[in-house]
Amino acid sequence: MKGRVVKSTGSWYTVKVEGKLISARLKGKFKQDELKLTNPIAVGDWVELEMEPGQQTGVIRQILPRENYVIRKSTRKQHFSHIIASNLDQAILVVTMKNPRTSLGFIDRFLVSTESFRIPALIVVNKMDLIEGEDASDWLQDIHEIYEPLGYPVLEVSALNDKDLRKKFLPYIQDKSSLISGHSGVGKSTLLNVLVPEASQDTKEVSGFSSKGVHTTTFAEMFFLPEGGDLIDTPGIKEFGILDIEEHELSHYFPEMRKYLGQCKYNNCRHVNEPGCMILKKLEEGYIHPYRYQSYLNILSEEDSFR
Ligand SMILES: Nc1nc2c(ncn2[C@@H]2O[C@H](COP(=O)(O)OP(=O)(O)OP(=O)(O)O)[C@@H](O)[C@H]2O)c(=O)[nH]1
Ligand SMILES: [Mg+2]
Ligand SMILES: [Zn+2]
Repeated sequence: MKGRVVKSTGSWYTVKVEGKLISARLKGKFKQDELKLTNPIAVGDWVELEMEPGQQTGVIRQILPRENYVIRKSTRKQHFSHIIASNLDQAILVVTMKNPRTSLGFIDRFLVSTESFRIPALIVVNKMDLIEGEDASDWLQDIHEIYEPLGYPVLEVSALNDKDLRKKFLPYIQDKSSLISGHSGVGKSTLLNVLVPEASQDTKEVSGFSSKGVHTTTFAEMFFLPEGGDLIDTPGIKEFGILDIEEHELSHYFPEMRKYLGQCKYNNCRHVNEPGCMILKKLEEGYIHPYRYQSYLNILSEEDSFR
């Protein structure tokens, strides 16, 4: 039988097979990619499984090839990565201006990652109720001005307004497999609970806990939209590790730079201070946003990002 992994709790996996949920274990050896992984199977994986004789539980025999995946550096094991989810149509980054505030630098790091994984991204600004009535904020204006022209849609929602949320959000997620990501406390689980009434994910007030690194959601899990499609709720992230990107590749993951690549005087140009650099020229001419270029430099200078 073929099924899709919807949840992983230690050595047991929940697999959806033809609409039914089956608990399954892993048996036998698995051939992994060259990746060094802390988890052999991730939410979103398609697997081949069979029932254990005379039992209600299954055995996973094989992982089918992944179309794509999102990985993060392991926090526990050096040089290892953790697969967050696989076989995605898109990644949704939930951001908030207040409680907590998401920085543009964080958004850029996230987008570099999704570009490198070749997964389309969408930005959802949640908790709009907290800033409505305030003067048009620079933060919100920047988000629209910077990201929409690059092809990343920006939606403004409030999880407190169910009807509006469904109306705006559903057209983007229906019949798709979407990862939901973002800082702890931005309302990922709250949004999910509105969209998938049977989900009942725990949610918690932001006051203080997030600064201590405590997350309400602690592992990835897939939920099914009544309208079709699925959403994968994930624990809040502080940082989205940028993996397997060589220094000279970084500009490939900035869509506004990508189109000028190959036009610099030197073919190993880092676009920092080299003469005849087309990126610096386009920055000066206003075709590249200064904030985005600053993020480029910041990521470039964090040598940790590059092996
Ligand atoms: N005012 C307001 N509060 C919201 C909104 N959405 C979520 N919240 C509140 O924000 C807090 C955090 O929400 P969660 O859904 O637990 O956040 P999360 O992103 O899932 O957090 P982690 O699971 O830790 O990553 C809760 O108290 C929610 O009630 C919103 O649109 N407006
Ligand atoms: Mg949560
Ligand atoms: Zn250059």
